[in-house]
Amino acid sequence: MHLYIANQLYSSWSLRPWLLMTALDIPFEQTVIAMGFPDTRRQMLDVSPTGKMPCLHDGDVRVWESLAIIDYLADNFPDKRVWPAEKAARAHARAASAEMHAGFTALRSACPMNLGKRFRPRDMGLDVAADVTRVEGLWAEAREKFGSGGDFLYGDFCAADAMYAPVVTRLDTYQIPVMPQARVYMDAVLNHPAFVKWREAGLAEPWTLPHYDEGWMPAEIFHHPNGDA
Ligand SMILES: N[C@@H](CCC(=O)N[C@@H](CS)C(=O)NCC(=O)O)C(=O)O
Repeated sequence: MHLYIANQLYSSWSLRPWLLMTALDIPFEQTVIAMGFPDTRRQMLDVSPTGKMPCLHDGDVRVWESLAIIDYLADNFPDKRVWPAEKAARAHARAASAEMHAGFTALRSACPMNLGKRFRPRDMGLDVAADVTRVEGLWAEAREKFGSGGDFLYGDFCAADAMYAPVVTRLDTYQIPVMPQARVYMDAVLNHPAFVKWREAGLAEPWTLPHYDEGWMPAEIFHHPNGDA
């Protein structure tokens, strides 16, 4: 299988399937197509019908849209526990992941994923606050009902954790205050070896996209997920 992704520093949608495949030891090759160049659109359209990343190629099969890629992996690797094994947990994880794929637009647009910077805290308004409250409630419910077997939303790392990983990074790098139990979960994701690997690759990239630095003054360069800023 070959996974086409955009910049590892910035592409939250690319992070999701990449993180899942890496965390679950699903083998794949990857190509990064950098955003922001004159021929980016053409390069992306060559490999993905939407001209957006990620896109998974498996022989003649092409799967675009991060959530569809995750379901394709679940179909093809039933022993890998892409989704939780237990039916109620699986339904909850799928609903949470669909909610992520379709929603949280205020948080997503106010805080573009940028793994290379930490931003000074600021009031981001009621819509972002409502998204954060919903995320905290959802995570708490998943952890309480289904998460006792491990550090992640449904115990072991699964697709829902991959879907929410870019929310974790946003809450962290934008220094948005969260409840203590949410912070514990965030640290589990930020310290997962697969995420550490992704972030290191992103930090080594030569490309800078000014749009992702916009919003307000970056506080400082990001050195460690748990570092002070
Ligand atoms: N709904 C899509 C979103 C894909 C998407 O918007 N990808 C962005 C990167 S995060 C992209 O490829 N943008 C193209 C560009 O900026 O040139 C998914 O879930 O995969």
